[in-house]
Amino acid sequence: RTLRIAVIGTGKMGADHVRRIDQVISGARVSAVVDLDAERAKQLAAGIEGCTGSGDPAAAMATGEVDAVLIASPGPAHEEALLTAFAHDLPVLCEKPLTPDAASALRVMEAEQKLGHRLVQVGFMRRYDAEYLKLKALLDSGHLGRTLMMHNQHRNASSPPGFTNAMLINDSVVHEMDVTRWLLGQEITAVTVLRPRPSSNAPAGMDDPQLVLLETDGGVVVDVEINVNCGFGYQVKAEAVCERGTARIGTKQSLVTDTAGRWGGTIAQDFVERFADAYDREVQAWVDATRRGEVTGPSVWDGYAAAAVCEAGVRAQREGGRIGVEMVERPAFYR
Ligand code: ISE
Repeated sequence: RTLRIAVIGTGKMGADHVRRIDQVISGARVSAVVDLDAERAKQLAAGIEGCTGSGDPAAAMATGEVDAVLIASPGPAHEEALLTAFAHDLPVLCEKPLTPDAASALRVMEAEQKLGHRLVQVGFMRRYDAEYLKLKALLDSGHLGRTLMMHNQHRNASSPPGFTNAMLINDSVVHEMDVTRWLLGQEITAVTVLRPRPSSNAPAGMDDPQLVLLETDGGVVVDVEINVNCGFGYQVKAEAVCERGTARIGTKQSLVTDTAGRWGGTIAQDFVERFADAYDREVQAWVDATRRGEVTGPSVWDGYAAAAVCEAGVRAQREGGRIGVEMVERPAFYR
C-alpha cells in the first residue's frame, strides 16, 4: 500500500524532499506538510493531491492519516518531533543532525530502545552517494591495504544567514564525521580545530575556513577543510591514503568544454544539486524498507556518535587543543 508521509519542516531541504516524494519516489505520497509558518505549509500542500498543510507537527501525527514521518525542521526541533513520532509508533527519516547535542541524542536513543524496535533512519545522505559507495566498496575489498589517512574538502558557495562557528561543525563537518565512521568502521576519539586567518568572504563573527583533524580508534588521521563561503560553488572531495595506493572521489568532470581559448566545466552550486541522486536513493531506500516493515540505514546510534564527535569539535573550536570524544558504549540494541 502507498505510504502516506508527513513532511515536517519545509525549508530548503524539506521542500526538496516534498518535491522528491511527490515526483521521483515510488510507493509513497506526501499526505501532510507541516511548518511553523502554516501559510507556507498550506501553499505547498495546495499543489499536491490529498495533502494537507498545517503548523503543528504533533497534531499532524495524531490524525491517523500518516504512516511515516520525514523530519526536516531545524536540528533543535528534532527531539520533540522524534519523541512524538515514537508515541505514535511511526517510522521516521530524520534529517541530520539527529539533535544538536549528545545529551539530547542520548535521550532519543534511550526512548527508541524503550520501544524495543528501531524506528529511525538518520539522513546521512552521503552513504547513498554513488561515489562514496564505490570508495567504501574499494576500501572494504582490501585491495589498497589498510587506510592510514583521509583528506577531505567540504566547500559551500556561501553560508546561509545566521550560520555560526558551532553550525560549521554540527551542520557541515558532521557529514565527514559520519562518513569517516562509516567508511572505516571505526569510532572517532579526538578532534582538533585549526583556524587560518578568516576569509574576507566570511560573515562577521564567523571564522571561515577551518581545518578539522579527527583521530580514530583504529589509528587513522583524517583532515577536513571546511570552507563554507568559498564563493565559487559546492564541492565535496575525499581522498583515502592507503598502504598500497590512494582513492579519490569528488573530482568528477562529467562535461568538459573547449571554447574561446579556454577549457572548463561547471561546478554544482549547492548540496541539493550535488547530492540529488544520493537523496533520491536515500528516500527510496527508506520508503522501501518502511513498506517491508524494516528499518535500515544510519541509526540513532550513528546520529548519537556523530553528535558526541560534534560536541568535542565545538569544544575544540572554543578551547583550542586536542579534545577527546566522550561517548557511552554502543548498546547491543544497535549492533
Ligand atoms: C547543510 O546543512 C548540509 O547538510 C550540507 O550538506 C552541507 O554541505 C552544508 O554545509 C550544511 O549547511
